[in-house]
Amino acid sequence: MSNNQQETHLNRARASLRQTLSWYNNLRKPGQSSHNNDLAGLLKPELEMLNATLNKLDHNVIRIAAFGLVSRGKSAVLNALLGQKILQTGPLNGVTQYPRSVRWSPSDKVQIELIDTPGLDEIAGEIRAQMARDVAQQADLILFIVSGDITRTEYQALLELRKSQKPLILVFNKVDLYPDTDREAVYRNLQQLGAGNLLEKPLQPDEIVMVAAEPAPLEVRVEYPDGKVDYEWENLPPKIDELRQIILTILNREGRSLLALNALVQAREAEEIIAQKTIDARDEAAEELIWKYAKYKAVAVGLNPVAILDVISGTIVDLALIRSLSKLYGLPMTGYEAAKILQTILFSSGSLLLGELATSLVFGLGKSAAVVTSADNPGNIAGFLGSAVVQSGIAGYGAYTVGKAAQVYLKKGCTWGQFGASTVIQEILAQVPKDTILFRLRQELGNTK
Ligand SMILES: Nc1nc2c(ncn2[C@@H]2O[C@H](COP(=O)(O)OP(=O)(O)O)[C@@H](O)[C@H]2O)c(=O)[nH]1
Ligand SMILES: [Mg+2]
Repeated sequence: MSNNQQETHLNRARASLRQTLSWYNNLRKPGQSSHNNDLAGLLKPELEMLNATLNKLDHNVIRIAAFGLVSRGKSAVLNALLGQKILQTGPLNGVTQYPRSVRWSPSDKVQIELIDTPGLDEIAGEIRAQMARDVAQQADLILFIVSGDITRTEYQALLELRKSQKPLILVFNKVDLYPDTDREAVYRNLQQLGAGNLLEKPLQPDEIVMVAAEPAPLEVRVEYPDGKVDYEWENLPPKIDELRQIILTILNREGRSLLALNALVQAREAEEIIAQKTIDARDEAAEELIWKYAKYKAVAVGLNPVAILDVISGTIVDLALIRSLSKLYGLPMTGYEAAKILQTILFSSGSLLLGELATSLVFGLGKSAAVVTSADNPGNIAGFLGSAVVQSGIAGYGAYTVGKAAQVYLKKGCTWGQFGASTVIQEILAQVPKDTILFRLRQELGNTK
């Protein structure tokens, strides 16, 4: 991907986040109605998170997190990348207690933050899972460190991390402990992991790398001139160049686009949570609103004597209901989107609303006929009223269904505006070239609706 393209992706992501933030920050503006104050408080964590994400975009820092079971050499691999022993390593469990991060500047083009984590088997159950999710969510690239054939726990953790939809490199560490033939066999096994549950195809060469981050010292025999023989331990340099090269290649090729996409995926999640919280907080008011419109619609449709006009006025009421709901929730929504939502709802709740439409026409025609003939025959007024009552009941129920469905679609739809996170994600994914990690992730990332 060209530099230009990557910059464009970053800019699109920034614009999207800024728009979202300015929209929701309006909730707190003094001029706004006071009933929004409670919402502003409720949405604070998500807004802070959106701010932090935007900040990260502005500083162009790419985060790489190391995951793995205890003592696989997570800290050692990060040290080897850094070329310095900054993170503590050791044979005992629990050397790394909390996620820690270190700056790595391998070139002046990219800023990288390396995140070291405790072993996935070191801390208990739910806390561990939460920690892993939090760190994985923030990371732009994941290094999963193993040191040989993988265990069931490792496989489970790997599957779990894949769900975070981030590029992942499987790092086979401690290869110095394996004779060449064994090492190749393990490598092939690891490669085939991809052929099972994980992905459809074997892992690609840039998705799995052999390293020796802190090779075991070698015992060397030293013969002194006087004939004395001694044994000494000699430290070997780490074997890490290939991993470093792969990381740098990925980051140069698509680092900024990865950053943009991750920010957008986080924004999309935050926006969905915001929408859900808003809908929950406005539950009672919404219920009232929906009933009010159901009554309007019943009256408008029931009393309208012209068959086609009542269908139209029914639709107008439905649209007004959708717009009032979006206003109540303070969710981004234009007239065009309201019409699209209504269309989607009409399709998805098909049979009921088709029923409404059909009965509208039948009873509407009945009503019209009754009106036309009632001049001669006053008895037809009863016919008109009979049709009107049935029809308005159905219409009211239809409005109720539309209102309920609109809540669901408002929640999903708030990220689909012109600069909405989902829209920009689709745009970026539509442009990624074939030889990128992003292209491989496209299926998962784009799968949003
Ligand atoms: N033989 C060998 N030992 C290693 C290698 N990398 C790390 N170790 C050792 O494995 C142990 C655990 O390393 P550490 O980085 O603390 O693992 P972590 O718990 O995953 O962070 C330490 O004693 C390291 O010296 C390697 O490439 N080869
Ligand atoms: Mg460690």
